[in-house]
Amino acid sequence: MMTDLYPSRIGGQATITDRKDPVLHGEWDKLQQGRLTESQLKSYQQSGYLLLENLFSEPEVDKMLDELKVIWRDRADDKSPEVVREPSGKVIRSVFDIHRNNPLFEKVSQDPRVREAAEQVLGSDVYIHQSRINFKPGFVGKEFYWHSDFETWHVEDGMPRMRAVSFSILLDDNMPYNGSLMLIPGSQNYFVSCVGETPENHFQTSLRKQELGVPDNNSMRKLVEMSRIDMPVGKRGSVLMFECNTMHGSASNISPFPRRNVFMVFNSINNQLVEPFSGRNRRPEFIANRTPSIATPYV
Ligand code: 6CS
Ligand code: FE
Repeated sequence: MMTDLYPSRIGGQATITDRKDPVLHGEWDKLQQGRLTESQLKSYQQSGYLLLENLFSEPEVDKMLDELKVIWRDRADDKSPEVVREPSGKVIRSVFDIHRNNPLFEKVSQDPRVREAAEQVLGSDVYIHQSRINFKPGFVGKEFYWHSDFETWHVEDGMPRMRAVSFSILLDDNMPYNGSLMLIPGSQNYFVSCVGETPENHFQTSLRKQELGVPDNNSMRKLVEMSRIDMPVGKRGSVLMFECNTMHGSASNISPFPRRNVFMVFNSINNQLVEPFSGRNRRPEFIANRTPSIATPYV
């Protein structure tokens, strides 16, 4: 078993330790050759996220939204595990694995505007670790409590190092009132270990409402006191890129306006999943890709 550099959920005591991986991977002269500018790279390194405004055009967003409406309609009563419903049980919360089961989103996952930015900050070839749509419908879209994606991907999927990045493609205007993502800038530099023990098949509850593998109140308070809470609102077509360990969450959407975002998560080809550090069974492939290819073929 590989050495666990980021132990979590193994004892009663929460701890905050320093990150052991760079945020930007690779030498500075190589990093500067990519599509993100030097100031964008510096901002990402500093804050652990970067808002790329108007990356996708209105017609491109319209096409993705049309696809979302078909998925929403066709999967209304779908019992497949990749269709995750809100805690109430009815409303669709997320649909996973869209880069593999949908030709349009397979193309989006190969789009150089996101893939090349991922290669640049991860300093290597990349593959899709996870893709999903979070629908967060008006009035009934529930919160995603504070968490570090990496803490979950390390403990439950066996992701060895902090060398992954998420791109949230905004298909609706993300505003203060419809459950936009909140992040703690600088939190990517600290690993917050969580208390409690991972239950078997945790994903069957955590994807609906995450209560384990989340930071304790004291750790959250410390992170916010060291920094602040940002809410990078943006127009549809913008893309929020955030580092795998940046602490983030979003509130319930009690507005009439949906907050539909498509997430593409890229992992470095040099950071492929090993056995979960929790010692539990692997999570299913629709959540954590274990068959990486540089270009995941649409099947
Ligand atoms: O467990 C996961 O992989 C998912 N959970 C959250 C709250 N964010 C990342 C990912 O979608
Ligand atoms: Fe997350």
